[in-house]
Amino acid sequence: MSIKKISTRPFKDQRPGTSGLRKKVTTFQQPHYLENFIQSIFDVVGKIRGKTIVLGGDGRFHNKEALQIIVKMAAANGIGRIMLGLKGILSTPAASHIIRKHNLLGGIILSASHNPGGLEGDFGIKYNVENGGPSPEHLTESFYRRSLEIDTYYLFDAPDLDLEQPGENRMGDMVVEIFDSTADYTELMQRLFDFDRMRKLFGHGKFSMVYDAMNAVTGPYAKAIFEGHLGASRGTVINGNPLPDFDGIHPDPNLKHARELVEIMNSESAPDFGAASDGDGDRNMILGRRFFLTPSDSLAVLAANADLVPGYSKGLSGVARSMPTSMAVDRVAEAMGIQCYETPTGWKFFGNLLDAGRVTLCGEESFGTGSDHIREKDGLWAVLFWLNILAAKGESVEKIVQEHWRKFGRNFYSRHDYEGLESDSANALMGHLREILVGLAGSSFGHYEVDAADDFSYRDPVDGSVSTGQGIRIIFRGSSRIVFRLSGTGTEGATLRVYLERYEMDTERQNQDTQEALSDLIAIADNIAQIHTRTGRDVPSVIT
Ligand code: VG1
Ligand code: CO
Repeated sequence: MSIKKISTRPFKDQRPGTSGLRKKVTTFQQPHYLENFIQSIFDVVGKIRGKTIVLGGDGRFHNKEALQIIVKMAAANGIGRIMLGLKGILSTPAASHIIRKHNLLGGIILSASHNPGGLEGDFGIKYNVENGGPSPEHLTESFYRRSLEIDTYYLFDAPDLDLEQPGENRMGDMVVEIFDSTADYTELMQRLFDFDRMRKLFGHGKFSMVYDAMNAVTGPYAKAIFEGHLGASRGTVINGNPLPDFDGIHPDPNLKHARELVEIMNSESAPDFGAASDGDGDRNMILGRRFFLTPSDSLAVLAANADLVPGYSKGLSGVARSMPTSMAVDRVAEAMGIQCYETPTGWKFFGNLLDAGRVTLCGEESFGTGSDHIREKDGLWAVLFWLNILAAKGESVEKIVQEHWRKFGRNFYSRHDYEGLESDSANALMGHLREILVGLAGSSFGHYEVDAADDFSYRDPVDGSVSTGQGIRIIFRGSSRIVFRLSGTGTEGATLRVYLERYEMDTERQNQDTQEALSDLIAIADNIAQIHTRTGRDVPSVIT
């Protein structure tokens, strides 16, 4: 058996976005496409000889084929050892944990996360670094630059591995350890949460829950934890088998795509608690009985109740949220006397704050919540955090959230996505916003007066790196905001995201319908950005 040296030519479109390189499956199926990007990663990371990495994916279409290629490339490039998820399955949070637990060089996660799967769907690659988190921007830019000049990659000439059997395999000098990560992950969760208390909650027979794994990566982890360790009844986990096409489900846990769960939670016989995760297991949606909770509120409630959870009862060092995430958690931080950081969209920006011990909890409006236990957002962790709070308080999700609003005020919040726009008109819309930005402060739209408007840029307080052009924010007096940005994870045309937020401290008015409460701001957003005129769209594709 030997190492094959293969000539190749660069592809021009391998620039990673918000979370790795994400493209259509058919793009990745082109000869040399995957190989070029993987070799670019190995070349840029350097000093990989003899090192150990973790490898796995969310089980989507093309996962297994891609894994076989990556293993052979790793062997040819001198990697010493690969820890490979059994059957190719590894959730993003589990990968982050494994890197940290075993002090690995890093990890390669094959996932397009919340994007649709199947042959017609999307595929993706992320490289995580030694702290367990996503590659920082300077690294992803280096991968891209390398991909523009690559002319050779290396492949070990060997038969495919059997991914179905746990145990050690050899490929040349490299060892491939196929392992089941659910035990490691469960053990981490047991260290953070009060499993005894949660077991009692399920044990008295009055509490019920449904967890929708959306036929994606979290099924095996969720069954082991909820139905195994916590004693929830069988059937608590629905859509619990990872399938290459997710059985047609779009694994994005929101009110539109987690349809089965939403129906169950809105029915007369709804259970007490509902939750769902995305393709690679780093997102979470939390539902009460006939009650939807925004991810921004969820972060605020977790922060406010962290003292009830063993892993966090010593207090929070600080919190962080992505810029478009609502400012609900800011109020909690203020009341607690801790710092609240505002970062650009994407988990990679939390890494330095977490490593430096400046923050304990962080979150994004896009159904992402996490803490310093790993360096990725973590869907099941958030569900367990909620379960732990529910077990400790003995109250419903709705009651806990209502009380939170009474105490801190309510940040009405919604995101309107316009998907599949022509890139040119989406870029022109953003260009127009940048042009009018300077003149906006001081102008009025109905009852709303613009306090400040800018294109968000962030200076990392730990390493001083600066990221510009991270989204247009229009901030009104009284803590209302509109934010505009283009998605960095889509694979077709452009997606415009409009984030709307209004603060309401009057308890009498905290129970309005969200879209009604935001209707003035929705109209102002259209007026300022000329959404309808420039995109031809009357309504958003998805409202969350
Ligand atoms: C989206 C979300 C962002 C999240 C990213 C990755 O990015 O808005 O908050 O970090 O997805 O999540 P964008 O650029 O499309 O808005 V995941 O679960 O897809 O890795
Ligand atoms: Co994800």
